[in-house]
Amino acid sequence: MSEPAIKYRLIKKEKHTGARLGEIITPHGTFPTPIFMPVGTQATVKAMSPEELDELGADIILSNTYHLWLRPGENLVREAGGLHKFMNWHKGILTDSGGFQVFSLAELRNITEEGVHFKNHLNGHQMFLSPEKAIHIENALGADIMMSFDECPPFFESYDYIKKSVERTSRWAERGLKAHQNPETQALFGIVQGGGHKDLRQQSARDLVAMDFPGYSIGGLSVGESKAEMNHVLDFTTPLLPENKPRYLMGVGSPDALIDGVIRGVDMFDCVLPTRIARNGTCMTSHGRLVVKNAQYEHDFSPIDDQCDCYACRNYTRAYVRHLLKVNETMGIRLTSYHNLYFLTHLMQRIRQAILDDNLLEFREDFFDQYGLNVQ
Ligand code: PRF
Ligand code: ZN
Repeated sequence: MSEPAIKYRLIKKEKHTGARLGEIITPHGTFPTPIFMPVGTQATVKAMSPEELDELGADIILSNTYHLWLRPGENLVREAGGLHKFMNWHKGILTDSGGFQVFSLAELRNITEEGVHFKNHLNGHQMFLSPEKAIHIENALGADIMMSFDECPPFFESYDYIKKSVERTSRWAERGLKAHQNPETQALFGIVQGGGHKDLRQQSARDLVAMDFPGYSIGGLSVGESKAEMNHVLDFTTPLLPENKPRYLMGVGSPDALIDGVIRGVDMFDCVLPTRIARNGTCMTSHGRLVVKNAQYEHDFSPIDDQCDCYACRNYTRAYVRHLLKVNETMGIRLTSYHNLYFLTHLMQRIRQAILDDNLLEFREDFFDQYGLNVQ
């Protein structure tokens, strides 16, 4: 047996919740978990340079197979020497498989056992993505962690549909595992699906755990269900996964969901939320969301967040950032993006410290209180 591409080390479990402090050793460095991964869909985290990402504390970013396959094409990235070299980011990279993007972006898709036929969202050309094709592209991109090709059905699809879908996702995971060319340099994760159904999540986890992936993702959540529903599914899903492998909750990145996910045993998260809302002038602050673009901040010469010591908050005022956003200067979204990513990266640092100190529930209560969320 060859050495796997990544190693997970469980360092400590929080006394009252079982939340996990750990680390993941990858070919591009070691990072602590729980961790938040900024999203760089098109081989760039929008408006951020790799140097800025490094400075604000990011250790691993996510990129998308679907987008890079369409443009510039996986062969160009391979020719560049892989995604790390192509974009000059030499820490961790994880690629999503394209399954989810095909379902959320493409039109007129037709799912068969073989794969998914769809019209691409750029020029409407008919295209086809299969487990083998997705893995082939991910191998060319060369990320440290890759995702299996899965189907993410709507949360409220029928039980019968989700059951068939879970079974197909297991067969696709097996096919992807067989097609994977670089298990010693790229770790392939299986993705647990099953909507809101405990027995289907069990079936999915059982199938995938039997295939012995080096890590497991939890998919099919944060797709329109309530926070309570998501937490309920996590309550019965994370215990189905091996203790000695990382768990990644896909597409989750609101501060409350990060804290509640960690409490339920999740190690990794990603989301476009911080960078997306930054581009429409919204900041995450210790007192909740702040729409810095609003008129009320025209004369406000305080920082975005008085408790933040990021580059944006140390050097610029709400009034200035608001001005930049109003006149469509690029610097405006650079500052809000930097701040929001720093905010989440540092939230994860505080969560890790709270696990060490065995006071994660108190941390949650204080954070929710200040952020203006219902503690429950
Ligand atoms: N599957 C994949 N990518 C994803 C998801 C999924 O279920 C989600 C669900 N929130 C986000 N990204 N492959
Ligand atoms: Zn800041």
